[in-house]
Amino acid sequence: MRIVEARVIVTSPGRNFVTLKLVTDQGVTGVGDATLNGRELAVAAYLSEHVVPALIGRDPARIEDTWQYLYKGAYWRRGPVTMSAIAAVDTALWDIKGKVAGLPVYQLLGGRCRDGVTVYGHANAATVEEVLVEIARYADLGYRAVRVQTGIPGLATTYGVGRDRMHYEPADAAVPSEARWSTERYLAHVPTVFAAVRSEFGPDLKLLHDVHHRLTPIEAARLGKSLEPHALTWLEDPVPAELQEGFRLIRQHTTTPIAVGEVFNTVWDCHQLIREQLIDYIRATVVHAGGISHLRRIFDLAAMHHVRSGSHGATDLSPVCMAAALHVDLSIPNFGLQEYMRHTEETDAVFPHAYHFADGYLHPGEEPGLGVDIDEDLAARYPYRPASLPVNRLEDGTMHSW
Ligand code: CS2
Ligand code: MG
Repeated sequence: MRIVEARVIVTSPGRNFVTLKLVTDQGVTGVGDATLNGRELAVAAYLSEHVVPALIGRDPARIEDTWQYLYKGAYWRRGPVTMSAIAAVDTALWDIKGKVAGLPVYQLLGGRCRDGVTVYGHANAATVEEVLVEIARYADLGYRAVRVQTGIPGLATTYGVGRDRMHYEPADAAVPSEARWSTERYLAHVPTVFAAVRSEFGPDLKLLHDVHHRLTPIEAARLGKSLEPHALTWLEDPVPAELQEGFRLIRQHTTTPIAVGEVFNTVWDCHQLIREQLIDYIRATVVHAGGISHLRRIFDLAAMHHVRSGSHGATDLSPVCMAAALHVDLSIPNFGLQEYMRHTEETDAVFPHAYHFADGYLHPGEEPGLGVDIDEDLAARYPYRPASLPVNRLEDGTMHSW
């Protein structure tokens, strides 16, 4: 079997997505997500200009060899653009292998290790009273875990608090919009939110919170300590993620579990965090961490060091990435949680998929391959629209770390 065509499809059914579709000489096709929020066209160009020409004529069965060829052959290793492009190829090749074998990809990865993939939803609201209502909605839908974000009194906007209820999209203007941030106000407010949530919902519901890399290690340590009575499942991205040893200080001070990794692209971004057991959950996911093959390598290292998975699953990762992540989640021994934000109806229509939510779990379905596709005719009706993630400044105008 040979790859005869590789199409890079950019579509914007509510938000931008980049998808790679590989076609073989026997008519079998595979899809891979290549979406990098705010930098979509960089990955599309990387694929079209540098990867697609090298794929034509290759044997699609050689997944690992193709990964090594694209990673080592580029000379310029790593980075989100490169690794998202490699991820798209790798994901599409696993999809093809599953279809050829007549098996869902999770079977090729060793079979299921659990009945379903436990997911967490996003409860966002401006105030504590409103967020309690949102959490109740998720609990009623059967969710076992909820990420809780609220506005901060005195700040006009807060990243991570969506404008819509069930749907969330942080990228807005073509040129980044700017928001103001106050660490003092934030640190004073967040523990009061979780005190209210615990007293309303009791001890069973798993609660998570995302800091979006906004603190220094000692500030993060203080936040972790102040949240200990409320028993969070994880505190996410407490500090900017580049400095792996920065997490040591947090670890020394608090037993609140730490999650990080949505901005990581390779095992080299997190091997120290994992080996030193400085984190509890590694949040890398298929599209930004080199595909199913490389993500599994990261999760295997994590399994040896008591670190569990917690893959990123925001709406700026397409349903193709979500499907692929679910096959990985189902088959690894050290699965923790999977983020799940519902895509819009427009997005779901462009990417028909077999995965489904039931009773707090996602299930990838039993279709051969990944069980997801792209409707190219429908996709063509949604042209690309430039959109960027916002930037933050401190109250005096200083650019914030993230
Ligand atoms: C967030 C995301 O889902 C998360 O945990 O951190 O909203 C993230 O900021 C976006 O996916 C960035 O594109
Ligand atoms: Mg996050």
